[in-house]
Amino acid sequence: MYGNDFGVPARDGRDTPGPTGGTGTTPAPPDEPPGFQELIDTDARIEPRDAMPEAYRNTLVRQIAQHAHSEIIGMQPEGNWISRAPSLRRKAILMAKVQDEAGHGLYLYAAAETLGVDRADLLDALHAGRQKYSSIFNYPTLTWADVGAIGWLVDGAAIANQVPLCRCSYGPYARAMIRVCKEESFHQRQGFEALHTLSHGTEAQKAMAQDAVNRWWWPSLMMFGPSDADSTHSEQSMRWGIKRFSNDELRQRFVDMTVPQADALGLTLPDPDLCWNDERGHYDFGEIDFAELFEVIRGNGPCNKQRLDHRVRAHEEGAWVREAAVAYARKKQERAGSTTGAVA
Ligand code: FAQ
Repeated sequence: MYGNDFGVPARDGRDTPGPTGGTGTTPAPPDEPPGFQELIDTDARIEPRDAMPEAYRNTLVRQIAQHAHSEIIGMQPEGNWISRAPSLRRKAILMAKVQDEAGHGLYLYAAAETLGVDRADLLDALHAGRQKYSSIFNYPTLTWADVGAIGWLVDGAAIANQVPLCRCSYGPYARAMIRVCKEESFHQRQGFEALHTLSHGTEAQKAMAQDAVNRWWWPSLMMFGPSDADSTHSEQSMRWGIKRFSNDELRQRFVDMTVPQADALGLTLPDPDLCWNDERGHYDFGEIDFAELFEVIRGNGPCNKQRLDHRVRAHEEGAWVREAAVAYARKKQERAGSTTGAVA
């Protein structure tokens, strides 16, 4: 029985079955339980206790783990500026934001664990380079304005990508994303506000804001992944309702949302081809250097080594905290056990 406890819905003719019984052209895996695709097609949620094809489980583990790793590695570029924030107010806001990212990582590791994997193994896979994290966090934060640009552009791109994930077919991931998106939305606005202050400040402050936007714009567009033609997982992930829109659709949505915001900031986006296309009802934009994206994904971005080395060092140095937490939990459990025993 599926997690929503509905029976398998009858086909209502809305979806045209593909050659394998599901919609689209991707063949259904041989271990797909009967009724599984139909549930997804009617927007029902799959829950941890439900039968699911191994490939569906593996796709979710890959994506959720990569997402969780991105949240915790993503603490580093901005964390770099906590000690140098220009005021107490900015410092307090930045500390809260970076802590939120750690929290997002925790929700996501917890969601991944509902699929039968262990958080410690996922971290080992990250540290050994067997699992990825988002390309965006391999760029350096050179000035204070980078903190504003990350909030505005990186969190803005994350929201465009993640709001549809609130409707992901896998219940625990979808539910985690609802809270994550609320917090990302606040992050995006604080980044916009920080940049607005700079872009309406002195000439030097405005130039610093413009420089940060010049450096973060193209990597932010790359966050959405390769173009649809080169995306290996999109078709299957969309068929399974894990992804609701393609990489290019979400990238376009982000561009359309961001161009008017750049105008409001009084900053220019570094793309001479950016212009409104009346016919398409969208902004046209220039070619993305996907060769750069693939190089960064392969581990050759400006900060890949630094980010991973720092992460491994923090993990090793924090081993005593994890051991102490486990010992404390065990002690508490034993004490609770002996108290219950005494009462009984
Ligand atoms: N970076 O077939 P597709 C945040 C890989 S959180 C690295 O299109 P898919 C919050 C992909 O894994 C940001 N690798 O893949 C924050 C696959 O490799 P594989 C993270 C990438 O999964 C803000 C291959 O390329 N967000 O920002 C990237 O269908 C500020 C082929 O690609 C999420 O993870 C990339 N950019 O679509 C935190 C959202 N793009 O496994 C701190 C959830 C692609 O075959 C501060 N994830 N690859 O070897 C997703 O929506 C999807 O996984 C995509 C990729 C859209 C990222």
